[in-house]
Amino acid sequence: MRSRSLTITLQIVALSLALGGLGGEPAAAQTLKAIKDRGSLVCGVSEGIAGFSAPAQNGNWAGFDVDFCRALAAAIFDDAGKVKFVPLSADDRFNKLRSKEVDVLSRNSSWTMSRENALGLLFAAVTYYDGQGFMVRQARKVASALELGGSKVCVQPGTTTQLNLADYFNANGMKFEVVSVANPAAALKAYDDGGCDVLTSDVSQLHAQRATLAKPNDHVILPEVISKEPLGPAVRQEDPEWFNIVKWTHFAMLNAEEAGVSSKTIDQALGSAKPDVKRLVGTEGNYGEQIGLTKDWVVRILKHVGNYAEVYDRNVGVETPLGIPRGLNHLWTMGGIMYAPPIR
Ligand SMILES: N[C@@H](CCC(=O)N[C@@H](CS)C(=O)NCC(=O)O)C(=O)O
Repeated sequence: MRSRSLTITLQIVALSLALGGLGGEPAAAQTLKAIKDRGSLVCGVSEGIAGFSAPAQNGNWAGFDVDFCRALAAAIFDDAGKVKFVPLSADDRFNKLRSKEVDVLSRNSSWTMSRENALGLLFAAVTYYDGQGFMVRQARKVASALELGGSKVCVQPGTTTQLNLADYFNANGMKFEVVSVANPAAALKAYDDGGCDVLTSDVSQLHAQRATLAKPNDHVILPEVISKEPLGPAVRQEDPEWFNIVKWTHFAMLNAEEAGVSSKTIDQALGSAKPDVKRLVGTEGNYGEQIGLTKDWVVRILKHVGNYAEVYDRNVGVETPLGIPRGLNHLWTMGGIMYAPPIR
């Protein structure tokens, strides 16, 4: 009897060592713990794309991708300000995530198979469905990308943009010259100076770049969209708990929009008798606790940042200088393809 209970005890010890490693703390939980210990989230963003991630006049980072990290900080700390933003170039963004210089990359990055599998990363969600397009001067009187043969095209290395560009021009038997630029500002300067006559990028970024030009209406974004660019936040593969937090933060913001709960209606929602609203705001169930946060995690996100529509509308929507209609990024109930699994 005695030796049997000793065997069981040893088995339990062996199992917990295998699961937890010698340090006791499971490797999986370390990103959230590190963020809490340091008192802030470290978020990789772009070097400056208006509406998505760029320093505002007051010096604070602002934009759609920035707000996603602010939502994570709100969920964790009940304070959307506890984020350090690290601007990363297209070329070194994934290395900086891999080497743990940032906790999450929230930077107009396309989800592709090789970025997950060859680089050991995971995309947590698609926060913005995009595609690659072209921008030219109105004065060129070009109506279609198929008329761009012989152009000098500005493009940034380390992007899906560079690869799609070659595929598209080659497939259509058109010659082109690549003008390699280091960042969006350099692209705009080269385009302005005539170093290149075509800008190509995710259509969302073309809108951002056009809004930055002296006379936005002198430039047209051509109708062709030549690729799928599902943009979203990426994390390292080793930490499923953190992956879950990032993924469900996006889903919570979408589910809030779908349920009609926003920063403006959150106080009423706390008194709601509707089951889906109760689960969302934590008056029923312990959904936040299941992902290592608190029951009121969505209340925190909504109060400090807002739901998906609020973030979209204030940063890139039709009322902003970018003026991008929701399109594919509308909820599935509104003609788009944004669809979040339910909280239940
Ligand atoms: N979504 C594409 C393109 C992303 C990208 O980095 N595009 C450039 C072209 S404008 C950019 O945003 N650069 C911003 C920067 O370097 O800070 C990808 O993931 O490769």
